[in-house]
Amino acid sequence: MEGTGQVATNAEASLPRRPRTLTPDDYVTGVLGGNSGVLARAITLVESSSRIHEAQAQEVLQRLLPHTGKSRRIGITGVPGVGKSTFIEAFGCFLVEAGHKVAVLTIDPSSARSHGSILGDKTRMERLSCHPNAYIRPTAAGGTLGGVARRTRETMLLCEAAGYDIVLLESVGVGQSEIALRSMVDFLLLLLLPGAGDELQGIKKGIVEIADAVLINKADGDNLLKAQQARAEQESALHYTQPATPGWNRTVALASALTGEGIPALWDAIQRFYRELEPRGTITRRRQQQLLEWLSDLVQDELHRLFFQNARVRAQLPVLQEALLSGEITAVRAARELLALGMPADNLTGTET
Ligand SMILES: Nc1nc2c(ncn2[C@@H]2O[C@H](COP(=O)(O)OP(=O)(O)OP(=O)(O)O)[C@@H](O)[C@H]2O)c(=O)[nH]1
Ligand SMILES: [Mg+2]
Repeated sequence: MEGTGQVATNAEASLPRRPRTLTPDDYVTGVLGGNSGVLARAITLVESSSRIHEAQAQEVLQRLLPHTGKSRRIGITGVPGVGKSTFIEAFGCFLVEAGHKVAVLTIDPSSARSHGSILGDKTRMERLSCHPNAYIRPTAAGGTLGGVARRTRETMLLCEAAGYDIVLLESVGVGQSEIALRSMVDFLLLLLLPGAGDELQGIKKGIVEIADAVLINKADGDNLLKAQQARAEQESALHYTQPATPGWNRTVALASALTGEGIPALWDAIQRFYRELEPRGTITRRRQQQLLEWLSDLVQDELHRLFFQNARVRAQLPVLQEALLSGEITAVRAARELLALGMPADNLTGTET
């Protein structure tokens, strides 16, 4: 350091140029200290499919667990093009300006969404992505919905431990990923387009029923009248369905992600949701239910994986499939034979329920 005019502290001098391997202690301290570089590396760790990384990630998560659960977990969904990214930019900026720390995560199991879209998001979330109190992390590409959902849940826990008090979870498209999204958020917001057909927007698939609020986006310019009509239609349609959250009267509102209009009113509604339902224990119960479902899903996924990895099952599966298709065996008998091959006999008792 001589002659450079800088005196390195002991800590600095010990830091190598390349990012060194972090220990679980480093991860825990860095995440709790709100260090976004360490947070990003902790997320990469939980995303890894290596067994060694999994053990490390679980140690880190276990130690961070007491510092999790304190955020507002808000899901956002709607068909491609409805304006989710534009909305998250506007809503996220509104929240950070009000003093919140906001993490934005996505659940996106489709490999179809390439870097192009994520780059598009970077330009659509330009202001938010530069804000020191915002953290935006797209889903790591690939994998099954179960795998993606698990990584998103764990990423959410890391963000909570890092002090983000609002987590915005976006799911792309309309379908199975909405169900996964519902299973990890407190409040689910559905964005709709004014004047687009119901079919197109997943309304027939029951997505409206699982939402806590419907926001007709792009209620600006020439669209305003159509948006008001859409709101009236949605309001009357909601009368015929059960609320997604017991005790909560769903709201249908108008917004323009482009101008920011309608966003403060939406935030008021979300705050009212927590104010009314938290004291009744509704949010806690929902989260407990979600944890139990998650446990059950993890066990099922792993059993499924182990079962079909079994050499005897793999050898016999095509034989039994052929016998089934040629009418030589019933489906139930074929299943019983496979299960007998894939599990120790003791485990099969008790399946006769
Ligand atoms: N007029 C108007 N246009 C909007 C509004 N919100 C979004 N848009 C436009 O709609 C288009 C799609 O917006 P995005 O935010 O990319 O939509 P998205 O839902 O994220 O789309 P995907 O990422 O493909 O799922 C963009 O051209 C936006 O500028 C709005 O409130 N009003
Ligand atoms: Mg988008």
